[in-house]
Order: sequence, then structure tokens, then C-alpha cells
Amino acid sequence: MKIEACIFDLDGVIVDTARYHYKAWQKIATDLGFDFTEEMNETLKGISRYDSLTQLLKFGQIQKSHEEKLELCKVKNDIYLDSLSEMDESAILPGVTKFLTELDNANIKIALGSASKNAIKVLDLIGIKDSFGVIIDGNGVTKSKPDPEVFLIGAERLKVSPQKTIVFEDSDKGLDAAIAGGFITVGIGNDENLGKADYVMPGFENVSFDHLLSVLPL
Ligand code: B16
Ligand code: MG
Repeated sequence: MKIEACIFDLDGVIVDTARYHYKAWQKIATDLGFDFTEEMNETLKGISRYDSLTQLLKFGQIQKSHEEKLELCKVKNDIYLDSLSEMDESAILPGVTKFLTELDNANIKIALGSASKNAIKVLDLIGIKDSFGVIIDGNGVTKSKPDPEVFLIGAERLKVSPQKTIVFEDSDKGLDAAIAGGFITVGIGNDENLGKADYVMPGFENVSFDHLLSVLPL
């Protein structure tokens, strides 16, 4: 099978923002009076802001109205945006830039498939927006991961089939979305959380596209 495209998740794959989302949610939980652990946070990765809050409130066994939830989402986003204020290209995860260049040289199409409504802002801050031929973010979907919509729209815009496209994801929900869409999957993180992917690696450092092609079940 010849690979024609790659679709990248943003937070936790391209850039080190997953920890800022976690810190912001931790602050919300602390203010609500409970501890928000890393294990709990793992279940929030890849899902929309509102769905994340719904999940967080479940952990704290707290009821809020829709309006209160919208307000808490705003507070969380303000905390998150504050933490981005000093962000620049140094936040790009190791090996990512080199890997993207290698794809480009090999004429592999490249898209972004993120749940984040802040994706364009983050890409601008780290100066990497032009690397993506197509960008699908939280503003362009109606259904949150684990629904495959974000990746299917990405593949459609790139004019490639999911079977010839690799999705890179750091979250369980994101992998579910890619698998449901029929994509080839690479988990970015550890095997324990992402074992359902076709291949799992800690990141892009010292990883070449050719190597990846040799280890994926194509
Ligand atoms: P925002 P990704 C996701 O981005 C994050 O993993 C998730 O933690 C976050 O809640 C979601 O974006 C929404 O982000 O609040 O910025 O709209 O991993 O799909 O790139
Ligand atoms: Mg992610």
C-alpha cells in the first residue's frame, strides 16, 4: 500500500501544549474543590473543551447548568491562552520539523486534524502553519473525537483515501476516531495508553518516514 498523506493531531503531537491544557483543568478542579489527577486528564485528551468540562465535572461529582459550564469553559480557555503567551517555535516537539520536511520532500500530503479551537493561534505562535496543506480544527467539525469526522474531512480535502493516510495521535479518543475512519494509526506516547494504534512511538526524534513505512503493517 502506497502512503499518500499524513494527518497530524496538534496538542501532544506537534507541540507541547497538552500539559498546559492539563494545568488549566487542574486549576478549574482545584477551584471547584477536588484534585484532578494525570490519570483523569488522560481521558480528556483529544476531546472538545465543553466535553472535557463535562467529564471533569463527573470526576468531581458536581452538577452545573449549561450556562455555568459555558462560563467555566471561558475561564479555562483564558487560563490556557495565558499560558501560551510566551510560546514560540521552541515549543515544537523534537523531530517534528525535520519529519514534516521529509514528508514534503517525498510529496506526501500533510494535514492537521485537531479538536482545538485554538489550533490556528498555536500554529501561528510556533511558526509552522504553512507546513499544512489542509487544517481542520475544532471550529470546522460538528462532532468531537472519537467521531472520525475531523480526519475524514481532512482526507476529503486532501483528496486521499483513509487507507492511504497515516494519522498521528497522542490520545485514546483520537485513535478511536482514526480507527473508526479506516486510517493507519501511529500513537505518540506510550504503549500502555495507546496500544490500539498500528504502531506506537514516544515522538518524532530520530524517526524517519522510511523507517515508519518499514514498521507499519501496510
Ligand atoms: P481547545 P488535539 C485537543 O487538541 C486537546 O487534546 C484537548 O485537551 C482539548 O480539550 C481540545 O483540543 C480542545 O481544545 O480548548 O483549545 O478548543 O489534541 O485534538 O490537537
Ligand atoms: Mg492531542
